[in-house]
This record gives sequence, structure tokens and C-alpha cells, in this order.
Amino acid sequence: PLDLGNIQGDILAGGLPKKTETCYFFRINDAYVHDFRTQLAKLVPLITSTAEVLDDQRKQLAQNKKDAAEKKITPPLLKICGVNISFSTKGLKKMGITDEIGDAAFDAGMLSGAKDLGDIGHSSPNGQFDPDWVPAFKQEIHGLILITGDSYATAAEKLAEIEHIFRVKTQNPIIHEVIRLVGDVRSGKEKGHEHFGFQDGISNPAVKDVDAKPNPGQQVIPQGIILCGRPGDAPTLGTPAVPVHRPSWALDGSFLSFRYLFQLVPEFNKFLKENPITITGLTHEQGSELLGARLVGRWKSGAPVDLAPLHDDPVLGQDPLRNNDFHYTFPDDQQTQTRCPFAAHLRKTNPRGDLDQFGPNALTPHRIVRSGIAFGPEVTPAEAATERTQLPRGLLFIAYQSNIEQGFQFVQQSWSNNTKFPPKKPANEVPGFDPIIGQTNNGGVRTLSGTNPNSQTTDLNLDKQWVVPKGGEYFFSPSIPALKNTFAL
Ligand code: N7H
Repeated sequence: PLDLGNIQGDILAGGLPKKTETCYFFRINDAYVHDFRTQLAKLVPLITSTAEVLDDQRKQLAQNKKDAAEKKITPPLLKICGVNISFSTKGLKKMGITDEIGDAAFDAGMLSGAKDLGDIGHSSPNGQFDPDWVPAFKQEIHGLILITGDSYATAAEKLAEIEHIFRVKTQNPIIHEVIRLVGDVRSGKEKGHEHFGFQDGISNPAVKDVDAKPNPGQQVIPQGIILCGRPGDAPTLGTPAVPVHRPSWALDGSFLSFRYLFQLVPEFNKFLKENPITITGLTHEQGSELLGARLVGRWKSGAPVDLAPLHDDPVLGQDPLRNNDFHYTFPDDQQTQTRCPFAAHLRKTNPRGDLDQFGPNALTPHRIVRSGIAFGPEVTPAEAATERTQLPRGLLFIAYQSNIEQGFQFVQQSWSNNTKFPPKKPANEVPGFDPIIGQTNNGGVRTLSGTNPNSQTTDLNLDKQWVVPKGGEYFFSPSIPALKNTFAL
């Protein structure tokens, strides 16, 4: 049976608690590979497990209940710090771990798949595709250390401890920092909202026997969709599907897809302002808000448009018993876009009832657990006034799955970028691009239909991509026993 003490804490049960998160991408120094593996044994005790994450959640809940009964507020018990580690295919090789892990996308690395993901770029003189990424993600990266905390001070202290283990600030460092990215939960009323202003972190699948009480509408998936070696660990694509073979150390590990995604917030807001949905009874501003909600599939409050089609309903948005309980199966939404455009970000990335025709498990292999965090400052008054981005901000996107081809890669390539998806639609109607993350290599024209519920065949021309990928990599986040017994020496 599954032991949650074996699993790294960012993968399941809501992930590492985070107000701030440092993503520390490193390369192992060629001269000290052996030292890396011996020092890894010293890092293992710092790794936070899912059992610890759950334990902290339980303590916090008990504290909240006690506070409510005693009508007082005590400071959050948020665990001071969380640490996880994962490795790229190059990192595994560097350590001398060469067993075939059973994931072609992981083996190839994200850079070589950037063209197929639709990232913007150009052909270099040698004919190869060169995405417009920051240089660090074109270098060799061996691993990623995640450090989460309740403040910069605690995260910095933990990072210093880790750097000390790997002699980073000495003459003979065991690892080199390739790039360090820091994400922050936004503050005040934007807490938990990503930079376009929408509540995030509402919908993740529940994992069988881990998430004890799934919310209504929350899909329960087999453990093996997220954890390697567990029931449901997906076979590779193809007919007939080939069963996946994994080395024994892969058990209870998960693949981590990392994306460094910039968001052009003032430009997105400008577009909404200039293209309000015109419906009798709505002001210009309400029409713009409605457009935003229909591009995403939820209002900024989190209320799904499938349940609240014309007006936001913040109480619904905050109610976990209702805000995920929708299936795009209302009679007026099944074959139409009355409540939600087919291409809305949510409908593209988790089409729920739209795939019912393919059986009850059609969606299952393509579910992922998202655990990202926003990065960058708030929009400045100058940016708002000029409607132009001047400072980098966006999302440090992290998704876990047991099969990258069927998980992150499938959602991005076969759903969000695929203008014909989802298939359940009237003949001749083309849903178009996911307006949030759908993309083409040339950054060219993207359209989607159905933004105006009263004119569903009309295409809306999206003037530019507001989410711009600037890098990323695939990693494997091993179980804690694998770290201890196979990776560390
Ligand atoms: Fe998305 N956004 O603000 O518009 N996403 N996403 N995402 N996303 C979701 O329901 C956003 C990205 C998924 O179960 C919400 O928890 C932004 C990538 C999936 O119904 C919001 C970026 C991929 C879901 C956003 C971004 C996905 C989801 C609603 C990039 C995968 C769950 C909150 C900067 C390839 C769908 C919630 C469901 C939800 C936004 C990226 C996938 C607000 C801004 C790259 C599966």
C-alpha cells in the first residue's frame, strides 16, 4: 500500500504550503559527481513528504476550529519550510543512473519538444528550431530544488543550508546554479489569484485513497495517473498501447513539467476593454468582464461560467462544494457555446462531459496535478496607463503526472493548440485556440468562436499571445526511498 511518507510533498494533497517559492535549477559539477551523490544523503532529511504536508494541514484545521470556538485569531501554523528535489534526464545520466525510465518526452527534454509545444521561435541556420527562451533554459540543467516558505527569510535560510551541503560558495562547488526563479502568492484580495486576476488552484483531480473527501464535481483518478508504478500508471500512447516498464526505483515518483510562462497583463486587460461582449443590459465594463470570464471559463472570483453564465457569483466562486460541480452538460451547453465557449481555457484543459461519448475514462490519462505559483510584481501605474508590459511577471507553472506525453504535453498540444478540439460541437463549428495558453510557433493570428453567446459562430480575433513561454524542462521527482537508496551514495 501507498506510504505517504515516501512521496515528495509537492505532488499530492495540495502540495507544499507556499507563500513564496524558490525554484533553484542546478548543474552538477563534472568533477564532483560522486560528491554530489554522497552529499545527497544529507539533503534527504530536509525533504518534505506528503505525510508531513497532510499532518500540517490537519494541525492548521484543528487550530482554525479552536480559534473559531474561542473567537480568536492565532498566527498561521504554516510549516516554516518545504523542500523537494527532482532531476532532468541529463541529471540522471550525469549521476550514472541510466535505466530506461519509460517516458519518451522526459528522455527527449522540453527544449527538443518546444516546436511541437507551439512555443514561439525561429529556425536557426542549422535548420533546428530555436525557441525564444531565456538562455538559462537552453543550457544543461540537471535538477530542480523547490524551496517553499512563509517568508523570504525562512526560504533564504533553508537555501543557505542546501548550498552549504553542496559547497556552493566554496572554491570547489559540487553544483552550479543555472537560474533561480522566485514565485510569490499575490497579496491582499488578490491572494490565490494569478496575474490576470483569476482565482487559481480550485480544480485539481482527487487522487484515490489520498484525497479523502473529493469535492462535488472533482474527478477521482487512480494513483498511477500521477505516481509511477501505481495502479493506472498509463501505458504509452498508440494502438495497441504498450505497457510501460519502469525501473523499481521509479515507484512513487512523478514527472514534473516546468514552464516559465510570462503574462502580458496590461495588454490582456486592454484587449478585454476594447472587445466587450455586447448584450442588452450589460454595461461596457460588464461586457469586458464577461469576455474575460468566457476566455478563461471562470469569473475572477472562481465562479464557473457554466454555472454563472452572465454575471459573476463570488459566493459560488468561493464555495468548494459548488465551484467545481459542472460538466458542460446543461442542455443549452452540450452542443452549443451558450454558457461556455468550447475553447475557453478550462473547457480545453479539462473538457469534463464533452468527452462522455468516448466512455467514462476518456479524460483520466490526461489529468495532471497543478502546483504552480505566480511570479513578478504587481502591474505598476505606468504599465496600466500605457497598457504595455515593462516588468516580467507570470506563472511558474508546475504540473505532475506519471506520463508527460499523455499529461502536460497532451493538454498543451492536442487540446489547447488544436483548433478542432473539443470534438462535441455542431458540424462546421471550429472551437479555435485556447485563448490563454493555445499557441503557434510564429506567434501568429489566433481565433476562437463562441465568445458572444448570441453569435456563436462568430470568430473573435485575438490580437496577440498574452502568455509567452520563456523556458522549461521536464524533471523526475523520485520517492524519498529512491533518493535515499538509489540516488544517494
Ligand atoms: Fe490553467 N488563467 O488564469 O487563465 N488555469 N493557466 N493551465 N489550467 C486554470 O480551476 C492559467 C496552464 C489547466 O479542472 C484556472 O483551478 C494561466 C497550462 C487545467 O476545469 C485559471 C496560465 C496548463 C486547469 C487558469 C495557465 C493549464 C486550469 C482556473 C499561464 C496545461 C483545471 C483555476 C500563465 C497545459 C481545469 C482552477 C479544470 C485552470 C489560468 C497555464 C491547465 C484561472 C494564466 C500551461 C488542467
